[in-house]
Amino acid sequence: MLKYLSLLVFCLLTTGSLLAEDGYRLWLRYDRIANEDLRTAYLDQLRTFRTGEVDTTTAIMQSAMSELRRGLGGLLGESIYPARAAQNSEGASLSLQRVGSDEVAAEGYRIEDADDGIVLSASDDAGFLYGVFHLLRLVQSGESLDGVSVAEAPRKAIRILNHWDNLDGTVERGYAGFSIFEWHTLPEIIDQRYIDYARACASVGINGSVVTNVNANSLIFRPDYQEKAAALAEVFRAYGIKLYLTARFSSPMELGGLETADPLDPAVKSWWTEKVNEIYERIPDFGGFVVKANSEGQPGPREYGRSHAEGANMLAEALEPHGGIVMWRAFVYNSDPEADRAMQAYEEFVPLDGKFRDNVLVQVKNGPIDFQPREPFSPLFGATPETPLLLELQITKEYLGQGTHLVGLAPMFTETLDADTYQDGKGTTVASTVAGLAGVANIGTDRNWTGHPFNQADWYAFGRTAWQPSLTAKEIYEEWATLTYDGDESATNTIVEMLLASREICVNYMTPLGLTHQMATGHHYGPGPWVANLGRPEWNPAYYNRADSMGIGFDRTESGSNALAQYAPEVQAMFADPKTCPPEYLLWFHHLPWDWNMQNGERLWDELCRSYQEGVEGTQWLAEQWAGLEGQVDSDRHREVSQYLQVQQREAAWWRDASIAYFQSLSGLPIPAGVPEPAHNLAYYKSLSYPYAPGIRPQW
Ligand code: GCV
Repeated sequence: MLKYLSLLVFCLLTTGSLLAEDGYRLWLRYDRIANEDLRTAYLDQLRTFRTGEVDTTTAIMQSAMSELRRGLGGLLGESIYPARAAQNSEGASLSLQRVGSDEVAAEGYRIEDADDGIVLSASDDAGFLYGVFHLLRLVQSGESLDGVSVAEAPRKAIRILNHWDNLDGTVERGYAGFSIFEWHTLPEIIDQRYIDYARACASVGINGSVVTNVNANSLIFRPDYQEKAAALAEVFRAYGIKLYLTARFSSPMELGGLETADPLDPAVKSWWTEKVNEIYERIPDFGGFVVKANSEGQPGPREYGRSHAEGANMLAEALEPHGGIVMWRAFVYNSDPEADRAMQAYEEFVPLDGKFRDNVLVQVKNGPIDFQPREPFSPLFGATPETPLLLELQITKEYLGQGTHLVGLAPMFTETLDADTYQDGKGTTVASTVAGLAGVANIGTDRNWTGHPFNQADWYAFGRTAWQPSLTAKEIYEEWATLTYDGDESATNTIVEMLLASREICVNYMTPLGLTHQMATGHHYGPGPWVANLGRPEWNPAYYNRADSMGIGFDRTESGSNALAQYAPEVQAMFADPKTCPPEYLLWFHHLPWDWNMQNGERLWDELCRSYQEGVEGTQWLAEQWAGLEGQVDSDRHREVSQYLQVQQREAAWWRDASIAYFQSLSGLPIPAGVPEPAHNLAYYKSLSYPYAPGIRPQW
């Protein structure tokens, strides 16, 4: 008997610890509320549930009802079943109310503590779904519902994830395993992950998903793949999410056997029209295409002497009768050694303003180069009044420590969104100039979806920011940390502080004072500021740092490339003078002598070295903060994050030492007090390789 009892105890313990916290549930953890008073208070308010006249049989409403049952059932520890009229209509209850779109905008909702209980109102199904997630968020965070009065509507209509997932299951710049979209088992097998993915996206307001890589494969348009995509679209539809695909511009040739992909060729046009019609037969609410054209080897209209507008319009015309859109990426640059890469997207797209069809949006990365730890906002924002733009943000972490470094991206998102372009006078923030946000997803088959447990915060932050760009990074992280960890207020604050500080820490140990693109070749992991031998000039870190024995930095003022002239005069005034340029953008806009006197009185060289050191010390601070949370957050995730923080500390020191060793070989100046000498010589750092990054074939 004793033997069986101990076996039972063992099983319970091990099952308990296995299920303890593997991160799969993300922030949607609906554990029973531990505080009994609070739980009882919620129960009193939510015990009965009236759907009233609202039709709950539609796919989205079914999702909303099932989330409500799951969420409240878990949090309150009692099953709550919606009924048209509550069993006991006496007393307080939760009820649904459909209102007109003049009262609550599309996808929006209201949650109010009314006379007869908590009322959730919306004018469409998506609004109810989002409202349910908001209500659950309140209960999960322990917020009182007494007197609650919430009125929400998304500020941006397009809130979309871009997956760089390949049809072979790999993910470009993905650091959390393989693609969650299993093309070999679709359409028959509907993995629970698809549903949980859609739940998570909907919970933060994401309403679109591009399931294929922008480095596109035309096979996705073959009927068998379309069937598979249609199965995904059906799952997504029930969560208010539209499916989109990437369109390889040369598909009419590769798949259709045509001799050209010229967008003005009638045969090409009709191939796309038929293809689009075929897609809509299978996916009636198909969202449209994302296109990377004439960029990094991808085919495009320029091969036929046609403009990006002519290319985009041809696809847009085919999509227009069905309500589909084209998101045409502005991420283009050529390999002219004389050109400044930072200027090229603007040069290419501003002259096309007004030439795009109404259902085309131009998708612009946050900065003019490519998802660096810090870049100024792209000058395209606000510069195309006739052309709606989408802001493309990176959620995955190419150039940012990939899967291993703790770097919270919300401060970067908000830094871009809040930046004032002055294009239409003061207050023309980037946020105000864009029609929507696209985020390059960081999701994969890892059990916890994102690899590093803290990377979940970036997925969360993207959705919340896209819904409401005026949310601060602090507000978003407070929500996330409260929902994702069970710590008390001080533990939550520590997690929030870590996330808020981490991006600047990373900037300091990788690319301080406005340096950019200093990462090693190809995989972009680890430092390579000396690299100058790549086929294309603008792929070389040395092209960006322009360091020599005299100084460092990229002159983008009048005396250099004059990229600064692409910004509004007020922005130019902010950056033009190195004496007043904010230090975080100094070497982005200026080439300066090593002994340049910084605004704080420090010599540039010394400040550079100290910034690297500050970054390294920052990673030590992160590790100390986290160590202090032992016992306050679950042991599984505590251990995992601790391991990652060790890697980050080691690699931050690698970044500092390699960068200082290289720049010192040019400046010839001594390393200032407080900054250690590099642990090895420059030759050592140059000899290091990093053959482990996902997507990189290991070499002997
Ligand atoms: C999908 C960078 C990345 C590429 C990526 C490209 C893009 O250059 O290194 O992997 O390709 O951006 O955004 O298209």
